[in-house]
Formats: sequence, structure tokens, C-alpha cells
Amino acid sequence: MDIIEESLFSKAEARLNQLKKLPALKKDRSITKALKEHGISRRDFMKWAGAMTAMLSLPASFAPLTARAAEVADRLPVIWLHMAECTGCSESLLRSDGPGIDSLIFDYISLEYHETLMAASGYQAEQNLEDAIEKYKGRYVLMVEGGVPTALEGQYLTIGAHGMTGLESARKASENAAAIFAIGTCSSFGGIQAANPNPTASKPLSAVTNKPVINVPGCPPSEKNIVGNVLHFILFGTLPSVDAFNRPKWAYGLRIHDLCERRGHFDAGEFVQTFGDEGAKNGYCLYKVGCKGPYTFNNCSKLRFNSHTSWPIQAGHGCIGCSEPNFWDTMGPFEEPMANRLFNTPMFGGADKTADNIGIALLGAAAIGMAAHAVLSNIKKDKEQ
Ligand code: FSX
Ligand code: SF4
Ligand code: F3S
Repeated sequence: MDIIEESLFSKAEARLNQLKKLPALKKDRSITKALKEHGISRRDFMKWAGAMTAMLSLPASFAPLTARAAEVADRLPVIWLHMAECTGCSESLLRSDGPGIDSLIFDYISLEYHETLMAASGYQAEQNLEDAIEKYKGRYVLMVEGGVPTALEGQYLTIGAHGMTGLESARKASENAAAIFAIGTCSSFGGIQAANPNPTASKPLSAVTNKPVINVPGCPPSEKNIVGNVLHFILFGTLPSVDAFNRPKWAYGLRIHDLCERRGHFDAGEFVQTFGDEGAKNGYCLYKVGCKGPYTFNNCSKLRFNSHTSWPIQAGHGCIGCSEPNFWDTMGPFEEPMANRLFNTPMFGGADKTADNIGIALLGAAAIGMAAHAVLSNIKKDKEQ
């Protein structure tokens, strides 16, 4: 280990020792017990820890620490709020025919409050939230799923027996959280809730609180991206390094196009022309049927969904850019390329490139990435003005 690695390792070790001293949230549950109940061996658990370590871009020597982080996840309460959304983010985390280690950490261990999963309802549910916020003040991790409607002072979304608005509850819970994660594109950027004409004036979480918010976009994000952020926070107690849209770089540092399994076909100029054609049967590149992989930053090809089963491009449809800001308004039409819009810019000499020569000629992935970045930064600048 070099000096930097060593100091990071000691920092994480010290933090885990501290956390271990805190009382467990649920006396009768522990990750060891939960794994046993679900027939997951220690060996598989350590394999999982190794994979998570690599995913977080940490050296392999950190794997035992990642395993320990999962074991002390029951010291760190998670409060999960729902705003305007489809609950796909929760589904992504929890739905699999056999619960994986990722969902076990949440489901059985650390979730203190989750509107879809908890047994309580009505006044009791409201009370539970208040109690959790009070009891774990400054210690809980807040995860918010969904956009926050702000029109009519948030009245488009009311929750619970007293009809508290989502806006109020998101603000309140943000006040004393140790870390805040916007789970999904709706919470990160507004998502479909904020798509034009946005009648409820839905906003991203970061627009309604002045606390730092880490965005974990995707409609929905993969379970690994959700759990990875919690593990990172358990390990270091600090927020990860992020890109211009506050997305953790370990997860959103590369384009879908960079690691796509169909990339060889793109480079060779082999494209699906219409769904169901010979090219589709041969697994050719989906660019011409609308894939937005070259403009989208996410790690779906590496991590996939539903316990690593598949992901959009493997299933035969292009990426629709679901982890990018305003993708509903800017990435359409979803089944047609928008290359001309991007490449007919002065930056590319006004060239009216077609998909066929994009793959094999001048405009390689780097240029596409630059174009995507330029477009996205401009969108961001427009928003800030
Ligand atoms: Fe749905 Fe989550 Fe999309 Fe939004 O995911 S999967 S609409 S990102 O908030 O529930
Ligand atoms: Fe993959 Fe889409 Fe890029 Fe084609 S355009 S290589 S399908 S990400
Ligand atoms: Fe979304 Fe594209 Fe991944 S549509 S799920 S970012 S492949």
C-alpha cells in the first residue's frame, strides 16, 4: 500500500471501529443472521464485498473493510421518503426473486422508515417518522425518491394523516441528516414529474433544501448504485467525489457508450436499422434506433439490473438517457437518433453526419462525449442563469 492508500485505509478502519461501538438498530437482526437465513455463505458475502470495493474504485485491499461496513450498516439508520414518482427506485433496490446482499442490508437492517415497506400507517406512521428524525438527529442517512412538487406550496403532494406536504417533509428531514441522497432521476433532476409543462412545478431535492445533496440518478438507478453510496458513507463518513451534476464519479464517471457490449459494432458501422431486423438479431449497435448511450453517464453495462440479470441495451432497446438531467425533454425522440442535432454544430464543422460514418470515420467516442458534455453543460448553464 502506498502512503495515500494507507492513510485512507486507517481512516476507514477508525470510522468502522467507532460505528461498531454504537448500538445496533435492531437487536434481533444482524447481517450475519440475515445472510444465514437466506442461505448466503460467508464466501459469497466476501465475493460481494470484493465486487463492491472494485465498483467504488477502491483498491482490492479494502474488501475486508467493505465487508465490515456492511456488517455495521445496522448502526446507521436510513430514512427513505417518497415524493412524486413511480416507486421504481425502491423496486430496483428490493425486488428480486431472491433478495441479494444489497437489498438485505436495507430491508432487514438499516431502514428505519420507508413508506412503501413499513407496516405502520396513518398517525402511527407519521409518529414513526418524527421519532426517527428526533432519535437519530445528525446520524441518519436521508434518501429521497421522487420529485418535489412545489406549486400551491406543495399541495399537489400530501402524505400522512395530517396531510403534510412532501415539500415540508423533505425539508424537515433534510435539516438533521448526516448525509442526503437523491435517489433516482426525479429526485436528482426532476425527472418525468418535472417534464414540460410541469404543472406541479416539481423540483429536484437539491432545489428545496440548502443542505448538500448527492444525486444518484437513473429511472430507476441500479441497486448497486444505491447501496454503494451507503457503503461509501459508512466507510468514510464523507461524501464522494462528484461530477458537475453532483453524481458520484465512481458510478457516473463514464458514458454508457464507453463500456457498451455493442460498442464493437458501433465502431465497425454495424447498426440495427429497425427493431426486429437481421442487425437486431446479430446484436448490432442500437444508435440508429435511438440509443442515447453516447450522451449518458452511468455504469449500467457493468452493473446491470435485477441482480445483474440484464440492462436496457442487452434487452435490445437503446439507452434513453435516463440518468441525465431533463432527459424527458432533451433526449427524445427515444427511438430515433438525435445525432444531427448534436453534430450539426460549428464544433463539428456543421457536418451533417449520418450514423454510418459516425462509427467508422472522424467522430469517435471521444468527440461524441465532448458533444454530450458541451450540450449538457449548456443545459446546466441555462438552468443556472
Ligand atoms: Fe420511478 Fe423513482 Fe423513475 Fe422517478 O425512480 S423509476 S419515475 S426516477 O423516482 O420511482
Ligand atoms: Fe452501445 Fe448505444 Fe453506443 Fe451503440 S450507441 S455502442 S448500443 S451505447
Ligand atoms: Fe437508463 Fe440508459 Fe442505463 S436508459 S438504465 S442510463 S442504459
